[in-house]
Amino acid sequence: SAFEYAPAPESRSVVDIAPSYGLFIDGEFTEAADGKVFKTVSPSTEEVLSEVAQAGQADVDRAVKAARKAFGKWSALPGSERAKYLFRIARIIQERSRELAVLETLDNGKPIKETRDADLPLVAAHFFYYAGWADKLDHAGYGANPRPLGVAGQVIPWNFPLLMLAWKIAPALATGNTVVLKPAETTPLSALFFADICRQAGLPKGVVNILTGYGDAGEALVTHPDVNKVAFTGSTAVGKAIARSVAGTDKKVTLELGGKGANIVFDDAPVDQAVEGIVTGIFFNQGQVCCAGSRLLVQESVRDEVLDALKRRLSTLRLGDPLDKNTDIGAINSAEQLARITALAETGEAEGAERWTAPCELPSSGYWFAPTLFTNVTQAHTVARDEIFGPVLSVLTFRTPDEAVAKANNTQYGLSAGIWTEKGSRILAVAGKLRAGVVWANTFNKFDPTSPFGGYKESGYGREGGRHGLEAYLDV
Ligand code: TXE
Repeated sequence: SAFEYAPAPESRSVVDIAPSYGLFIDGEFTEAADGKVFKTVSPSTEEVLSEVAQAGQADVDRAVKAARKAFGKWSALPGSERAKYLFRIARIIQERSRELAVLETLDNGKPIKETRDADLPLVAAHFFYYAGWADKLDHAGYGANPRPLGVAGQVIPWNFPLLMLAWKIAPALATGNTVVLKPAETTPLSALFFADICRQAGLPKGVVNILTGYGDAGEALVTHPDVNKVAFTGSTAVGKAIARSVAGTDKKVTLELGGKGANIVFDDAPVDQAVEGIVTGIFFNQGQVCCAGSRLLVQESVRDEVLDALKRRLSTLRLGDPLDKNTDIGAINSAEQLARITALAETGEAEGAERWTAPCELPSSGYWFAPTLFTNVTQAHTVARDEIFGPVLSVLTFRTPDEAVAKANNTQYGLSAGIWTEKGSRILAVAGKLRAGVVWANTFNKFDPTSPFGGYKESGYGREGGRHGLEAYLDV
């Protein structure tokens, strides 16, 4: 009734999705050379959103050629001129942020609350931040004339489509490189809208090229002989394959791969605050986050108190329509990812861990997985070792800080960790011993363009963000 207050879901009418899209090469949208296309669906409804061109080897050749041609002029521009384009792009992203947030939520399945309040502001922030560097490179301590590498071949995943694009493209352009980027096959749309933004900003043709397609196009791109720099974010298996395939060439490579982050809760931590951090750590973006806090290490003396509070909190999370502003847990990005999560969770049960599922109803269509906890987990369990990349938290306990550090570091990965304690001295002591690229204290999943981000061990190498992020795109 007209008197009932119902918060309006973000209307999808703010975004106009065309029935089909081409590849973006040399400033134009164009069909794939062999005419191939694929469909992208909304993971929350399984409805087809659009049909996009599927790049093959000939398209990779074309795009790299366009990027090479554009490189001469682009790299010769004064930094202050490149900055103008980047600032313009950042401002257009802000102006179109509502449209892009709805688009990203439709194509990825993540809650609008997250795309609106996290993804899009961070995307704009990255472009602003690197725009600010473009005219300062000569004075940044790299010597008189730091040089761009050339053509960057960039391959990104589906969990933060537009944000991963920003992490890759903003520093590359600021430093004078040109780009060919391949978004993930399940989330091609926001990269194509970004191509439109490049045109709107008047970016010279060929400086940014977007190739939608599958892993074969990614492979053709990173192995292309005229690509000078490879930047990849995705699975550890593909990252290793890329490292092998470019071994012995002069390509520079940065890899940002999987993780199995430990969120360490000491007995002096304020429980309610820690619980919020645990929830953010593993249920943000349905746990499809490389730096997720997917292992909870809780001090034995407060285990029951923390778990009780956590279960109470998880019982209040709202799962459902990602376009609804009140939704906390959206859809899993694809049927394949849902199958992977489901299989790993079954392994947890089969190996004897205890499973608890948050009480919630799953919609009848789309790809959904309820927030899940595993207790009675040992370090040998698969759910304590493998990246699940879903809303699944494995709970382990410890008695002493040394034991917490040993368990946190007992992983092939080294991307992230969190510490919850009232003691500042303990934060410093523990953080210094954790083998993780980022350690958060009394917070989790906080991102900032000024901070370098990247992994130790099999989480990859190289840093993105901050001043370190520039170095990956420069010959110094
Ligand atoms: O990753 P892929 P998938 C992890 C996570 C997830 C698992 C599988 O554990 O469950 O990986 O996800 C392109 N050469 N992460 O299969 O295949 C591909 O088209 C070049 C963690 O989606 O690595 C896409 O654009 N490129 C991660 C991108 O690589 C290739 C984020 C990532 O896909 C390629 C995603 C090849 N041979 C998954 N094969 C993180 N670190 O955040 C595929 N691609």
